[in-house]
Amino acid sequence: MRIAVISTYTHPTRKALKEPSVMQSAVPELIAGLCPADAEIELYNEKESDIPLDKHWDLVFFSYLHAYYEHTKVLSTLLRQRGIKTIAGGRHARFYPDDAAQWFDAVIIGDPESNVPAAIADFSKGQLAKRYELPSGGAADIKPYRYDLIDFSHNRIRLPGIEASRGCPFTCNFCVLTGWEKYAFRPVQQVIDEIETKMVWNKNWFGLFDNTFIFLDNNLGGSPKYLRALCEALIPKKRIWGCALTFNILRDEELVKLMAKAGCRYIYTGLESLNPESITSFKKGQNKLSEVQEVIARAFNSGILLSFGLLVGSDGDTHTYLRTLPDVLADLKYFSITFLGIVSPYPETPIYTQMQQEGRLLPGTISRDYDGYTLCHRPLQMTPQETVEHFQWLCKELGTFANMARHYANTLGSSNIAQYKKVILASGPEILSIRNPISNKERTYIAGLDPIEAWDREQMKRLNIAPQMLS
Ligand code: B12
Ligand code: SF4
Repeated sequence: MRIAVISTYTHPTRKALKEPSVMQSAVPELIAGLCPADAEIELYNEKESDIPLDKHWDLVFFSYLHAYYEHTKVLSTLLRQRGIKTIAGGRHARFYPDDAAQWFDAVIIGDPESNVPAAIADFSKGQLAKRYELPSGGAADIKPYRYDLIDFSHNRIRLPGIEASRGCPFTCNFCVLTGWEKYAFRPVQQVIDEIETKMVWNKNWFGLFDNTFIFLDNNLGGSPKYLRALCEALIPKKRIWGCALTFNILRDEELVKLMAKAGCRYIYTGLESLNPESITSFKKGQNKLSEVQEVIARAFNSGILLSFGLLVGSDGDTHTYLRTLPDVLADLKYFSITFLGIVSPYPETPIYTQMQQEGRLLPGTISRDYDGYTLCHRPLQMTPQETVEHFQWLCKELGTFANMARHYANTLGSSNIAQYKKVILASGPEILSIRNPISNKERTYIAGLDPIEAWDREQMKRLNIAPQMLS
């Protein structure tokens, strides 16, 4: 049986661009790990390379985020015209199974661990069902990924990733996990065994990164007790790793130091805003703005690069806040913002329901607009145009060589722990990358106003595929 697993991608500029980066979707190697041992499996990640649509497979699994849905419908339709069976899964498919059923032979709604083997078994008997919804055994059911199938030549900077947990105990109102994914973690020993015996390292950099991986968890710090046990087990392994977590951990001096000792050199935290009203409107009370200064110092002094993500477009945002944000960051001597986006009211989130009830979703919004860089709703205190102008100005103002130099100057000397300086030096280009999504001058970045990619537009017209309207 020839199986392809495809993680699709469309660039936020809506140009036909690739953007290889350190973090990639792990779904292809996850699903490959659930396929029969004798299957011929190929993994594709469209963020790194194009999909060879003329190849023949018997079965194709698709993974996509909301913004890639239109494009994935096109790919699936083209393959189905050649007799190839396609299966959709992931958060968008889970929320819109009936819509997806029009474009794929089968839709998986539950976790892959129980449903992928069931779908493959049915397919081999010629009895693929339309829908798979078997219950999941939880995070402990996660099987080792097929790291051996990752092709690091397509993306020289990619790092292997692993999940230690799924879900998150917090309930931020804009997050796709809220109300959907129960927080649960894997036994520590299972995680350690997978890292030590299955993980395949990126050998592109003459040994520089062949000890380095990332935790893909939405929040590795959901349980401080679990994180502590994981760190204790990692210390003797002498690996270098990064993760995402939030203030409940960052405020704990002893735990941050333990993480550093266990090899953590990078933490991503969705700070989201430095404006208290915006934090309140996001229901992200775990981020205490009064602690930001000490949290930054604690991480860097412990030898960990702390990267904050910020969002524009919340109800708390004002002209003054957005205009003075670069000065506030400069006062904090903090320059390593590596993610700057526009808050996206994903349809399964509480914020979407609120926007819908208040009639604030912008007209003509389609799933393509839900890319995290396009305004899909009307903020309370600004017009859509003003919001986007602020966002674009901030991308240009913060993603500069000067900020990269300030970041190096302020953080390189903070710690002498092994590998810290290497990680700081490698992080500089990420600061510049926050300009990438806005580099199309022809886009308004307002939902309902910008045409989708030329190739997808042509194919959708030819194949009679309508976009999914979300407002
Ligand atoms: C790597 C990553 C990326 C990569 C790759 C994206 C991708 N295709 O996943 C890149 C850099 C492109 C990216 C970009 C963005 N991302 Co991102 N990203 C992640 C991250 C850190 C890891 C994804 C991953 O590989 N996880 C491990 C795999 C195994 O799990 P998974 O992808 O969650 O899939 C699970 C299920 O959905 C399901 N599943 C998924 N696909 C399929 C397919 C089949 C057939 C089946 C059976 C099951 C299945 O199985 C998995 C296990 O349960 C997640 C956080 C996270 N932990 O998931 C965020 C996450 C996916 N990103 C998110 C966001 C908001 C963004 C951005 C807007 C900006 C940002 N904040 O980073 C942009 C733009 C996205 C867009 N255009 O819509 C959100 C959700 C977005 C969404 N549309 O649902 C997440 C969940 C983080 C969060 N909590 O906010 N991201
Ligand atoms: S802390 Fe992060 S992962 Fe958890 S609910 Fe909030 S945004 Fe989602």
